[in-house]
Amino acid sequence: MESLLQQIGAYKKEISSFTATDEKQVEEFRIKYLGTKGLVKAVMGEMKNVPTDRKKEFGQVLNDFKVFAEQKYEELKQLTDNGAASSGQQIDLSLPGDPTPMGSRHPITLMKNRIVSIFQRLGFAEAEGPEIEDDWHNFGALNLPPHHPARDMQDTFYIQQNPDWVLRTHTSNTQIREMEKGRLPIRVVCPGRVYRNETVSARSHCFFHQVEGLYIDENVSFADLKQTLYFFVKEMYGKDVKVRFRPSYFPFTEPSAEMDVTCFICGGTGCNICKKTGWVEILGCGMVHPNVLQNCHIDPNKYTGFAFGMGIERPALLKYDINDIRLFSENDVRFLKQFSSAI
Ligand code: 2NL
Repeated sequence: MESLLQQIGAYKKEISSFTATDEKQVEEFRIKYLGTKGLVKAVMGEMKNVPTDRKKEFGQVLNDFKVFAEQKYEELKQLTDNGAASSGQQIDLSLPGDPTPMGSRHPITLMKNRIVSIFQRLGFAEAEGPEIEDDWHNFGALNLPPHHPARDMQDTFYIQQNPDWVLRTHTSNTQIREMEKGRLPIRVVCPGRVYRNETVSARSHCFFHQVEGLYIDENVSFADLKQTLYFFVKEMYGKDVKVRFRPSYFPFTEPSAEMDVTCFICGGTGCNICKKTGWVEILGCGMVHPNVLQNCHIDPNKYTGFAFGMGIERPALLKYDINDIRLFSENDVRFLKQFSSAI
């Protein structure tokens, strides 16, 4: 009986030092120790030769030995199992990983970048400002008198906790802040999101995007305004488009104008986009009102300037042939992934 105990001790040592580097060796271990003709079974078979008074003692020893071998087997399996080994499947570590899907730029961003980069080539810098703005920077400084219809509670989102704050209704607040800095001359384009209290539909939304521009220096004239915007239009819509200015009115510019281009959909022959007129309005502009300069501590006798503003949604709708403005803010990936991320 003592020799059996010795034998078990020797097997345990053997098992302890057993190593396996692949599944095949693990299987060899299983067959040698745990298989139907394995050593554990053989040792168990010795039970019948154990005298009755020592059966309890040997039962314990043999069972411990079995558990010991089984535990080692589990350990070996774990070490060589890379997740697929147990299902008999080999993982090819040289395969490339699953690709991470590439995002793409939002169509509004693409259009904004196009517009801004044209003006950057003329020496305009890009500036951004806050979307929550005080009454002065959104209205007062822009020569909008206290009871001007643009200030109407109906059209503007006022902040409940502080009625002096509004969600900006245009990006002019950014230009006002640039002028207040007192560094002249100024050449900036200010893109961003603006808010109007309007019913959301396929054609209008309660928030949308604009690019405004401002140029202030000595001797800036309406001729500079026209040439700057001519350049913009040729770069944006092509060399063949024609341009016309119509007199208009904004409280913050004098004189004011709106600029039309020959319809880039039908080429001027008349379609639904240009309502059969052959022209589409693309922006508003004018010479900065002297009151606005004064409000920003700029001497209107020394400095003059021009400003302009345009929406981004409409040109984006036309360029990408989109028929519902709400698609821009729904973040449906099926919509978003259709746009190239070039710029
Ligand atoms: C439009 C017309 C315009 C401006 C914006 C402006 C800003 C300052 C001073 C003077 Cl700080 N003017 N901005 C001027 C004329 C027109 O926007 O149709 N926007 C979508």
